[in-house]
Order: sequence, then C-alpha cells, then structure tokens
Amino acid sequence: MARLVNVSYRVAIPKKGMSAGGLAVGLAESLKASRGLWFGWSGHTVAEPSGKAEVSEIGGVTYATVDLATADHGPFYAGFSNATLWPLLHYRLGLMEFDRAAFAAYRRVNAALAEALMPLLRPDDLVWVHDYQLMTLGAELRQRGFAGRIGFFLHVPFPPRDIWVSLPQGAVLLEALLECDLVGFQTETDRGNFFHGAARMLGLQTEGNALIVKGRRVATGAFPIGIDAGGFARTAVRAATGKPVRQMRESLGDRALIIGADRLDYSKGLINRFRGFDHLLRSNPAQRRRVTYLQVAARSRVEVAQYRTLRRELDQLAGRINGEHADFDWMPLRYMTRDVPRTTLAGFFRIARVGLVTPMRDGMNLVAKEFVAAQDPADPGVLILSQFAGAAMELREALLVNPHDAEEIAEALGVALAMPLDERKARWEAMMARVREVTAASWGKAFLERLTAA
Ligand code: GDG
Repeated sequence: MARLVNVSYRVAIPKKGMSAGGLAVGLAESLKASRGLWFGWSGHTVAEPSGKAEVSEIGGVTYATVDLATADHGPFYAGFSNATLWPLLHYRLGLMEFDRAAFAAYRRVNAALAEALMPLLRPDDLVWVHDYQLMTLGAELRQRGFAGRIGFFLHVPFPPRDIWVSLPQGAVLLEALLECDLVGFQTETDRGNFFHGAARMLGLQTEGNALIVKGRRVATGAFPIGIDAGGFARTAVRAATGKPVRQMRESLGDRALIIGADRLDYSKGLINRFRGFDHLLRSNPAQRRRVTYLQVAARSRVEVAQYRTLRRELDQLAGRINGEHADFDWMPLRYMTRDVPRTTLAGFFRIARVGLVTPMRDGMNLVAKEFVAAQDPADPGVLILSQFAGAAMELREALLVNPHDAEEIAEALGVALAMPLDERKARWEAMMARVREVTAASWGKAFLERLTAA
C-alpha cells in the first residue's frame, strides 16, 4: 500500500476534546492504514520562514507544517485565493478582484510549500492536494522532480469556460492543474466545466473522461463528499437532551424552529434567505408568532473587504426584519455571528422543523447533509435546499428552490411548515439513505482508488 500524503492549506492536527472536521474524518482511515503524512501551513507567518517543516507524529500519522512569509500570506490568502478565485469559482465575476502582485504571491506560497514538502516525499507516495488555495502546488512538485502520483480535489464549484476565461492567468492555472494525474470535483457539472473548458482553452485531445496532455493521460472525475452520517446522528441524539438544546426548546415554546448555519459568506445566499423569511411573515400572517428562525452565521475571512460589507448588510437587514415584525414577547429572527459548538448545532438541527440551506452556489454543502442526519426518524424536519448546491444532485427529495427568488424561498417555507408527517417521513427516509451511502470515508476511498489506478 502506497503512503498517502495529504496536502491542504490548513492541517487538522488532532487535539484532545475537539471533534474532527470533514476532511479529517474522510481521510482518517487511509492516513492511518498507510502511516500517512498530512502537510500544510502551520498557522503562523514570520518575516523570513526557514522553509523547514515542523514534524510530529500522532496515532501513527505524521503531521508536518511550515510557516509562511508574512509579506506573502495576505496577498496569497485574502488576495488571490479569496478575493479572486473564490468569487470566480462561485460564478461571481462582479466581486472578483485581480492584481498581478497577489497572483505572484499565490505562486510563491505554492512554491514555498512544495519546496518544504519535497524532502519529506518518497518516490512511490500518493500525493493528494486539496482545494483552490493550492492549484499550482502539484506543478511545483513536478518542477522539483517528483514523478509519483498526484491528485487534486476542488471542494468548491468550477465554472463554465466563459466565466473562467475572465481570469487573467486562467490558462496558466489549468496547465498547472494538468500536471496532476487525477483532478476531482464535487459534481459532474463541475467536472464537465473543467474538462470542456480546459480541452477548448488549451486545445487538448480527450479520451473518455481523460485529457491528453503531451501524451500523458490526466483523469478527471466527480467525487461527491459526504459526512459520517451515523456519527452525526448519534451526536444529535445526545445533544438533544443537553442543556443548550433544552434551553432552546423552552425559549421556543410551541413555535416551530427554522434553522440555518453557515459561514458568513456571500456564496451562502444569506441576504436573500433573510428576505425570503421577511416575505413569509408579510405574505403569510398565520405564520407570525408561530415560527422562530435561528441563523448561525459564523464570522469568516474578516480580512477580506467583501465579507465585512456582507456583515454590515446582514446586520442591517436582521435589525429591520425584527424591528418590523417583532412583538414584545416574540423575536422572529435570532441571528448570531458567533461560532456555535458542533454538538449544540447538531442538537438544534434535530429539534428544528425546517433546515434552510440556500447558497447561491456551493461545491457540496455539508450543512444540508448534517441536517438530514440529525433528524428524528419519527418526526423529521424538512430540508429546503438551493438547486445550486452540489448536495442538490443527491438530495432530490428536499424542497429545491432557486435562491435568487426570495418569494420562492417564502413559498417553500410555507409548504415546509404545513407538510404532513407522512410526507416528511417519506422525503427524509429517501434522503437519509443517500446520506448514509455517500460518506466522508467512502469519498476518500473512491478518490484514492482512482488515483492509485491513474
Ligand atoms: C467548503 C465548500 C463543501 C457552520 N457553522 C458552524 C459550523 N459550521 C460547520 C457546518 C459544516 C461546515 O461548517 C461547513 O461546511 P459546508 O460544506 O457547508 O461549507 P464550506 O465551509 O463553505 O466548505 C463546500 C465543503 O468545503 C467540503 O468539501 O461542501 O461546498 O464551500 O460542517 O456544520 N460549525 C460549528 N459552529 C458553527 O457556527 N462548530
């Protein structure tokens, strides 16, 4: 068995009392079984990084992290990664900024990471690089002579060619990605966008799902990511009797809970979601005082200007909605930008009547799957899901909405709140079967099997 070397911007080094995130769960088995290595940024920046990784071993897995140059980290992360690539990959050209200096910093950071990783690599390692921050890392490894297998997985959407070409250097990034042996995406749509875009822009021949680059086959594939459904369900059951959830229940009285939980990010469609809720209260007076909507919007990427603007807009909108509809003993919208512990969140999902997940675009969206996993089989809630989330490809029995249409969101809320138990159960059972089938572990395994064969 080849050793798995996992490379991502952030490294999830296991800590006591902390539950592991999606990526860590998905890769745990392969990392352990192959006595693997997880490599990435240390979380620290320094004026002049040594370029030497700090290495530790926990439970048979090696973790190696490096510091990055302070001068490069800002333009790499807040700049090219999150003010250029993130909006572009989410089809939001109007929000995309571009400057050459930030792109140069992006390349330097990818090169520095590759340089630090090289001495840790063995020729027959299986290298798996994650996400949009590290698009040129594989090519940097090749330049330094690594000839083993490299796979790349994009966690976010990939747009059609007409959008991608807006990026100066778009072709350069494609060429860099094609130094890998396998390029993976969340959905067939993303894969197709990349495949056809690259073939056309670079004038490449194709063979099935592979692109032929100077005689070399580069495989492409769709690998939808999942969650540990059983584990999340157990967490939700446990949390439902815990103190925060009991307090929540008490504060709700007999009102139905609508819940949303997202990073505070414009891709998540929060503005329109709030408008949809506002519209529900206006157009459906019978629902007034009978619902409470809790939106957890954990602050994210505060160093990027667009995120600060969004925060201001949401604060204002939340204030206006409550100001207009609230009563002295009823607050329709509870909006918090603080992080809620994962366990508590799972418990909240379980007691909610509606899960409201309406991103404008999303690679997958794990919240949708977590909401499904957390439900009580005897009395499940209803999932309202954007048709533009990768998860919509699998969760067909959700109430699928176009997130651009606030009135459609309001209508779906009305339908969800009135949905009879039989229909709720039937929809939930079908979705739960799928959430159990495609898990974090099966995703990791599927990708690595394909990479091994590449
Ligand atoms: C990227 C892609 C793709 C949310 N609020 C809180 C909190 N969360 C947790 C959720 C979930 C995770 O964060 C968010 O995952 P998503 O998949 O929904 O979204 P992104 O962060 O944008 O992730 C996405 C994913 O990568 C995996 O490939 O699905 O499309 O954009 O687990 O529960 N967790 C805690 N407190 C919060 O307030 N503890």
